Amino acid sequence: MAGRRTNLALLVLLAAAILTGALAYAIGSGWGRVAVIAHGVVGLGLLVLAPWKSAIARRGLRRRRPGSWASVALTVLAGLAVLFGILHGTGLVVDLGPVTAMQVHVGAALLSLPFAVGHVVARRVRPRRTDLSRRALLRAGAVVGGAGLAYAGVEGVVRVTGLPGSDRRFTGSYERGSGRPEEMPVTQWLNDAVPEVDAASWRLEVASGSEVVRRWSYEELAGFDDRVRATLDCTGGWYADQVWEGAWLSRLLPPTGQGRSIRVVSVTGYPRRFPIGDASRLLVATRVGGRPLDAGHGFPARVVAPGRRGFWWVKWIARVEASPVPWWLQWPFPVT
Ligand code: HEM
Ligand code: HEM
Ligand SMILES: Nc1nc2c(c(=O)[nH]1)N[C@H]1C(S)=C(S)[C@@H](COP(=O)(O)O)O[C@H]1N2
Ligand SMILES: [Mo]
Repeated sequence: MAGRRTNLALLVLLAAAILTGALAYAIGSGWGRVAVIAHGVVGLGLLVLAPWKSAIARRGLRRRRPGSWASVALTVLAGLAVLFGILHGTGLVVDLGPVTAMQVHVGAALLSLPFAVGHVVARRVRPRRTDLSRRALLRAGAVVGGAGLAYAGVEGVVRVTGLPGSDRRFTGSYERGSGRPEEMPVTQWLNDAVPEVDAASWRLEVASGSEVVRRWSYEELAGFDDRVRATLDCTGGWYADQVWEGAWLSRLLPPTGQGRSIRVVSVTGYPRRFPIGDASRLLVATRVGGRPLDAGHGFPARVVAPGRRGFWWVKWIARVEASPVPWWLQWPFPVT
């Protein structure tokens, strides 16, 4: 395959890997499976192109241009992303002490991005009309086919050998502590820390815009016994199925519910904004597995958002606010 087309194919695959990876993280329902499988195929597609790219890279490195260190950094980071993606997907390595293979995977992928952009900008490859010729499209099809075979091969080996990867959820996550909340990991997004909250003085503020319309005490909330079985699925690559108890959020809001979204904020300032229509499906939980939440899992109260990934499940909630702002006017993923 011509070097130029190999590079173009790499560009398309890289963009597709970021896009499908982000979708795999954003979708918590069964549809996420499509994104997760597409992501695996695209990610392994980079490996399929590796033999062709290594010829290009060797030629390029011989030219000793300034900035080739950045290309080496890109190679290392993209290589780590692929390696840790496979380690996670097969289950060969899932937990690495303080971090998970999944976190290393996404970290390496995101770090590789600025290098990839710099790489491409410095070596502009212009598409040509013949890139859409019958022959070129057949070759592109062969790359996708090869990637699909690679994916099927990896999945096949995982299933046949019974590697841990054969037990992962459709999001790619591994079961940790279902039905045993005390064994469930305590996870924060990037940099939040578990606070000590005094239940006696704590109140859950319910606001309509900036006006506080109600303050619920812990005693009052603990009196509700709405219940839901739901799966907490962390983007760090694990999930747990638990029975959560508390009050449906719609029961805590004023009946004249107005606005387009509900903004939930924790004692520590961690925010998430939900569509207003979700209020009857979001649980403000005070208990899990029949016992009060512990500090790590959100005491005094947390959000349980069935069908949404873990970063929506705000712990240590302090305030819920009906607001005129649409729910999608926020970062798709928390920023801190
Ligand atoms: C994961 C993706 C990629 C990796 C790991 C990678 C790695 C490398 C390396 C190590 C070199 C040789 C050193 C250098 O010339 O700086 C190189 C050269 C090059 N790369 Fe990439 N690259 C990737 C993607 C791309 C993409 C997406 C494009 C363009 C759209 C591209 C275009 C080129 C070009 C034009 C050269 C110069 C070849 C020469 O001078 O003969 N690369 N790449
Ligand atoms: C340079 C960019 C990326 C590359 C090359 C890449 C590549 C891969 C590969 C090769 C796998 C293993 C597939 C398998 O064996 O089943 C994988 C898995 C995964 N990646 Fe990525 N990835 C990238 C970026 C991302 C990003 C940005 C995210 C999330 C925001 C992400 C999320 C995932 C998830 C959730 C899995 C697990 C899928 C499963 O278990 O089947 N990836 N990735
Ligand atoms: N206040 C707050 N709530 C939070 C987070 C956080 O960083 N701060 N992390 C979220 C993420 S990413 C996950 S996966 C779950 C983890 O819940 P657990 O620690 O009870 O397992 O909490 C969510 N709620
Ligand atoms: Mo998470």
